[in-house]
Amino acid sequence: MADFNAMQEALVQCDQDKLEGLVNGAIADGTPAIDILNQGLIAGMDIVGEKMENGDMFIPEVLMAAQAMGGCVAVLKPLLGEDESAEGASVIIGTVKGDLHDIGKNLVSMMMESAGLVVYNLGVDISPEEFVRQIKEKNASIVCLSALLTTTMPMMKQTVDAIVEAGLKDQVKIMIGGAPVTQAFADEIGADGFAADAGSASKLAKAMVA
Ligand code: B1M
Repeated sequence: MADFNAMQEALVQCDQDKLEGLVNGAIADGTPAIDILNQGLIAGMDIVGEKMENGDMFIPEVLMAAQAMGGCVAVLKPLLGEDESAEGASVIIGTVKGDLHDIGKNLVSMMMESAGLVVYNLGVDISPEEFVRQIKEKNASIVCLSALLTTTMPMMKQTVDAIVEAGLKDQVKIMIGGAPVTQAFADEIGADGFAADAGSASKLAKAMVA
């Protein structure tokens, strides 16, 4: 039986060895990878976020927690399921300019790869001009923008505007996501879709290229 509380605690304590031990133990016990991700790691990261907000955890510790989570996500990656139904279509994904959060965006990238999409993960702090350049270069069918800060959400609008101005709106579907982002915001800025989590992002992308 997986101990999700212990995983959350190890993440909050930034204890990567303990966390990896718990994750590997849960895998060996047959716990589904998606449950480990959602109930152990993402739930633990939510506690880290609360502690960060209350001043009980500081940036260096949050970075260590993020690193510990990243190590475990790599362990879970091959177990999150392969489904090649969307094989071939290409997707550009990146975190918008000014924003350095990448864990959620990397999960979305991973789930889309598992669905058979060809994903170009540009990284973080990506300018509207770079998104436009990459859409042209990779002949992308979908572009995914991630933002975790309310202060960088306007950069999503600037990126959508740059894609429209470059005349690429007919070629590429624009999807957005990240903790503060909503469907209403997607509608407001002219994005084609919003996804609240990595699983629904992958489903929506598959539907868009179907
Ligand atoms: Co930052 N941070 N952070 N942080 N951080 C938040 C976002 C915050 C909510 C914490 C808090 O105060 N409670 C807060 C934002 C408040 C706000 O804007 N209203 C905040 C702040 C304030 C900051 C700084 C400004 C702090 C400072 O310097 N004073 C600073 C900003 C730096 C910058 O970006 N310019 C900062 C820095 C950092 C670290 C670098 C230390 C680190 C990031 C490390 C990294 O990513 N490599 C960090 C972290 C780890 C967090 C929290 C704790 C965790 C984020 C995370 O990884 N969650 C976060 C609090 C929280 O979210 N609870 C917080 C787990 C991840 C799996 O979830 O990213 O939501 P998430 O992704 C989900 C969905 O959102 C969705 O799918 C994912 C998987 O299901 N999704 C998409 C994401 N992108 C998508 C794209 C799509 C579709 C779905 O495209 C279609």
